[in-house]
Amino acid sequence: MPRVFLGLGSNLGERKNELDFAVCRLRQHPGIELIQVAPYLETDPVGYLEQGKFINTVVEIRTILDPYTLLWVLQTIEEEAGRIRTIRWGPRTLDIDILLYDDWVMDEPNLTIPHPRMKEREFVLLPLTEIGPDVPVPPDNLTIRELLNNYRQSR
Ligand code: A4P
Ligand code: MG
Repeated sequence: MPRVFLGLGSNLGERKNELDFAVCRLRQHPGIELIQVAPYLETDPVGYLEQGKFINTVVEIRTILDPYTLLWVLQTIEEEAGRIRTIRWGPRTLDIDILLYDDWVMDEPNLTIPHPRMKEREFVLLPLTEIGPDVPVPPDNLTIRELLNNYRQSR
């Protein structure tokens, strides 16, 4: 089964509960096997700065769902958590992104894999380093650890 990593974030409401809810829903889904959950991390907002701090984590799953079906399942979980889409990169009760889907590379209008901004985001790379430091990120297949080092050197 494909090995998939998801990025979870919340900066509205009971942030930790929102992430707990998402993890619980993923665990319950018949097409998803939950493998690992990284420690939760409080992070400063990136992109749109006039918003509260986030709690972020990353989870590893195995799934029989194809990427589009998985995206639909994740958006359903976001909606259950009461997410209302307002401004892009703005505050949200729950955001779930597909970071990696095995070694797949795809660039479609509504689905880009690997997630296009994951290499520049400490709030993704740090939790990923906890649960998958040696996972290669296509297309150039640098590992998560290497990407985090590159990110730190670029700052
Ligand atoms: N989409 C395309 N590729 C993907 C993918 N790999 N995974 C499309 C999930 N969705 C993907 O997403 C907009 C559209 O992206 C979806 O309809 C889907 O078809 P959205 O969740 O509605 O909107 P968004 O999250 O505001 O946009 P986006 O582009 O996902 O934002 P980012 O880049 O995820 O940034 N700061 C901290 N500290 N922590 C955070 O978690 N998150 C963001 C959101 C900004 N700043 C943050 C954090
Ligand atoms: Mg998103």
